[in-house]
Amino acid sequence: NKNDITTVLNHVQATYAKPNPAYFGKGKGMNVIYIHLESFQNFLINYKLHGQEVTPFLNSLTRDKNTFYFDNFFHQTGQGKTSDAEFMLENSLFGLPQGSVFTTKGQNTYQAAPAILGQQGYTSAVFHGNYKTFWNRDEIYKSFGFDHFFDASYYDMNSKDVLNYGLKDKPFFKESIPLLETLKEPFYVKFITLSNHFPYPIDQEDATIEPADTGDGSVDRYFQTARYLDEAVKQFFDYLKQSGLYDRSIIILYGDHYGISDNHNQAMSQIIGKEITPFEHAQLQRVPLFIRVPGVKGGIMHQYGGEIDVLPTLLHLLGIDTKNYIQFGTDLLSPEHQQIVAFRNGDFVTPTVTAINGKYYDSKTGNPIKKNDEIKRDEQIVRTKLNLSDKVVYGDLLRFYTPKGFKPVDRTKYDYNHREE
Ligand code: GP9
Ligand code: MN
Repeated sequence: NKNDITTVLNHVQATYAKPNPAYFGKGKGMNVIYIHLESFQNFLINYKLHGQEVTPFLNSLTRDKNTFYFDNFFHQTGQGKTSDAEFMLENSLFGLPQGSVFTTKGQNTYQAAPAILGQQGYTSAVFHGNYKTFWNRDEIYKSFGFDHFFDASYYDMNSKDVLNYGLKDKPFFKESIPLLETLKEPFYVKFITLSNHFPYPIDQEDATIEPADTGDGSVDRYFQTARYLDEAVKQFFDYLKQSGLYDRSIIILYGDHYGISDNHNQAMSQIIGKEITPFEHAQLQRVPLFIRVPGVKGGIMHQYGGEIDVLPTLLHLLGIDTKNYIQFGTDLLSPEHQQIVAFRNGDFVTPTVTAINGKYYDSKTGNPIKKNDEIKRDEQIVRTKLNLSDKVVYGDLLRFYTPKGFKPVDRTKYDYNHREE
């Protein structure tokens, strides 16, 4: 109902975290390049298998002087997996408790990043080596205001370059370069990788590290496909550096969701050397987040946060205040950032407490703790946020509210049909 929008507005205004003046606008006018790291969990970072780093390139980013690496960052996806991650990053709204918001709510009104930035002169595009209808992307991207969607039809999908869900990451990045070069700067672009996807098949010639030896095939191969992804990303960075884009682009890399589900707890316990209790399982939902801003001093950041928080963080770096937007996350770099990470099922993690299915644990030690006032308050905040975000999406409430200075998206202006010249 239409009155709900007032409740939502009051909530987001009360929880708004104002930008940190040390970072606000520090990336103003720069390109934005997202790299979506398929199924990439944070435990891979700096993990050594057979005495070797699994992802040496991504590891090196944790030491890069212009990169923020967030080591207490969690995915918050539900059944919509990749699509939920994309949805949160583009909108700072939660995915739905059931199903995928991409497939069911593609025609809603949104005030997403490509539209916000499009009105500031940015060109936006998504690059992905699978076909455009997967996850209903070709519909919802119009509602987000993406100018271009380079799907599989733009790539050479020959059988030796294709595996599992689509084009392998190395040819994908390579063939993306000439497409990227057609775009006018500044641009807002996203590269969605897919070689590191369950059940982690890999061609022999692409495997540059031996599999793990837990005896669980998908867990064992996960390290090989993660290594392949790491190499593909490194090659793309080489291009960014050599073309000069590196010096005028904010680059953000994030893991979309877990790669190893709890059907593989047995093998995972061998990998991390401890039993996968419900507490450990929650801790394993960390995914990496890297944000590189030329000219800004980065570092390893320990604040807790999740996918819902990335959009306000980015907009503030670009010098765009989020005060008038309906966004449920808060700027990770703001001193007022809210460190309560809500999972889609209502469980949550904070620096002090991990709440799972009505049980509470000390986030540092994993020891059980009793429910106290702080937990009660956090639980209420989580419930309110999920519930209000769901109201926005189910009720298509952004129809009834247009932020100051924002022009509603006209979906009919977008068309992703690929016409050969
Ligand atoms: C396919 C890809 C995979 O296009 O993005 O989605 P997922 O199975 O991870 O949700
Ligand atoms: Mn995914």
